[in-house]
Amino acid sequence: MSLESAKKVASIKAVDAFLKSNSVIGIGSGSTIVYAVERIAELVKNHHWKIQCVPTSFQAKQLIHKYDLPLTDLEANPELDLCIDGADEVDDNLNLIKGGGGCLLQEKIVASCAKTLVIVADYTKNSTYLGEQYKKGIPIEVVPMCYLPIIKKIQENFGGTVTLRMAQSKAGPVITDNGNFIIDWFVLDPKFNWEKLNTELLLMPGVVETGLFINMAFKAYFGLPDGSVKIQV
Ligand code: DER
Repeated sequence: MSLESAKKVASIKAVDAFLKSNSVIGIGSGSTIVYAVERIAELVKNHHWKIQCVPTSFQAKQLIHKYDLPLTDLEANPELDLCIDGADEVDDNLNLIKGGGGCLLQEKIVASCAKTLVIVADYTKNSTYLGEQYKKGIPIEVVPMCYLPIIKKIQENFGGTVTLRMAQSKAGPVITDNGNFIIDWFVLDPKFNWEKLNTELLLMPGVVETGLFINMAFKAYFGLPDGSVKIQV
C-alpha cells in the first residue's frame, strides 16, 4: 500500500469513529488531513450533518473552503468537540512531534481548545520514542528578532544542533502564518524528559511555541502497509 493510501485509510477510520453532527471541529494541517477533510465533507453531504470547522493554518482554511465546509473560529466557538490533525512522529506514550509543515502554533492552540485530539498518519510516523524516525529536529516557533540568541541558548543548555528553517520557494527563512521563524532542534536522546524540556524551552523569552505535543493526543490512527489501521490509545 502506498503512503498516500495509508494516510487515507487511517483518516477515514478516524473520521468515521469520531465525527458527529452538531459539532465544532479543529482541522489540522499537512497532507494527511486532506483525506480527513474529504471524508468529513462526504459525511456532511450524505447525512446533511451540521458541523463547523476551525482551521489551524491558511492551508487548513483553504481546505475548508475547497470542500465547502462551514468555517468558524475560536471567538465564535472557544470550545471544540474534536480536533483532527497529522503528526510528524508519535511515540509509545502518544507524545507527538509536530510542525514539519510549520503550522505548530495554531495547531497547538486549536488542539488545546478541543475536548479530543485525534491524530491521523501513515505508518512512518509510528515510533517507539521521539526522534526514532523523524530526523528533521523538533520544530520551535520563535520571534524573528531573537532566533540567533535562542539557537545559541538551546545548543549551550541542551546540546544538539539547531538550524533556522529556510524556505524552498522563497528567498530567506520560512515565515509562519503568524509572522515568526521556525528553528529545528536536532537532538537524538530518547531519554529526554520531553515534558520538562518543553516547559524549559517555553520559558525562553522569544520562544513562541514548540512542536512537542505532550499528553495532548487521545488516539492515533496509523495506516499500515497491508491496508489495515493501527489504533494507538
Ligand atoms: O506540520 C504539522 O504539524 C503537520 O500536521 C505534520 O505534522 C503532518 O503532516 P503530514 O500529514 O503531511 O505528514
